[in-house]
Parts: sequence; structure tokens; C-alpha cells
Amino acid sequence: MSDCLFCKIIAGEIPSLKVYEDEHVYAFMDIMPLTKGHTLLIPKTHCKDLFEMPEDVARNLYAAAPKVANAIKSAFNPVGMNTINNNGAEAGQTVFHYHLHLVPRYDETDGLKVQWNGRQAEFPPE
Ligand code: D5M
Repeated sequence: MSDCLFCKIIAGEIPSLKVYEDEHVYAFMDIMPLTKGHTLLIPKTHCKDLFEMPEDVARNLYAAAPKVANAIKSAFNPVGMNTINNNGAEAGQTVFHYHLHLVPRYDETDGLKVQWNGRQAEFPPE
């Protein structure tokens, strides 16, 4: 899709810090990381969100997810990881090309903050 930010990243028209790439997916560091090593995993086939994702695209994306998660784990040594996917503006989606957030967690008090629709949620709740 010509005006899609993440399609431009896949095409190399916009720079990114690549973590992993294969025929079907691309993974790169999030520009606004929630924690150290926060990575986005995206399908090369443009689809807006989970609702529009064809089954084969989902299969290929989730086939790559453990590889990317383990690469992050090796590089940053987190103690856990959140996988997050926002679908629709009301759910916090700001880039309308499906992406899976891989957010490494370092200890139980690192206070992951997630913002959507002008509100901020904190996990764990304060
Ligand atoms: O998440 C969209 C995410 O996309 C958000 O965490 C920032 C990230 N982002 C936006 N532009 C870039 C570029 N150019 N490089 C890397 N990461 C980027 P959402 O779930 O839609 O709110």
C-alpha cells in the first residue's frame, strides 16, 4: 500500500533497525520503546488489522514470532515478554498495518505503560 508507513519500512524507503526478515515478515525496533528491546513484527502483506488478516498471513507471522522473541531474549536477557496487538483506533492502534508488539520485561516493577485514546493504563496498576 503506497501510503502505509510500515509498507515503506519494508520497502526500505523509511529507515528502520531490522531485527529479523524472511519472505513473509519483517521485524524492527519500535521507535517509541516501552522497554529496552521493544520490537514490532509485521507481515509483508499489507493488512490493516487482525480482522482483515488472511489465515496464511497469520500462520506465517506467528511461525516467525518465537524466532524473533528468542532473538530479543538472547540480546537483552529479559525475564519475560508481553505480546500486544492493538486493533482499531479505539483500541490504541495508531499505525494501520498489522503489527505485533514484542515487549521484553525485566522485573515485576518495570511499570509497563500503555497509552490509548488519550488515556494511559499502567500494568501493574498502581
Ligand atoms: O503502535 C504503533 C507503534 O509503531 C508505536 O509503538 C510506535 C511505532 N512506530 C511508529 N513509527 C515508527 C517507525 N518509523 N519506526 C519504528 N516504529 C515506529 P500502535 O499499536 O499502532 O499504537
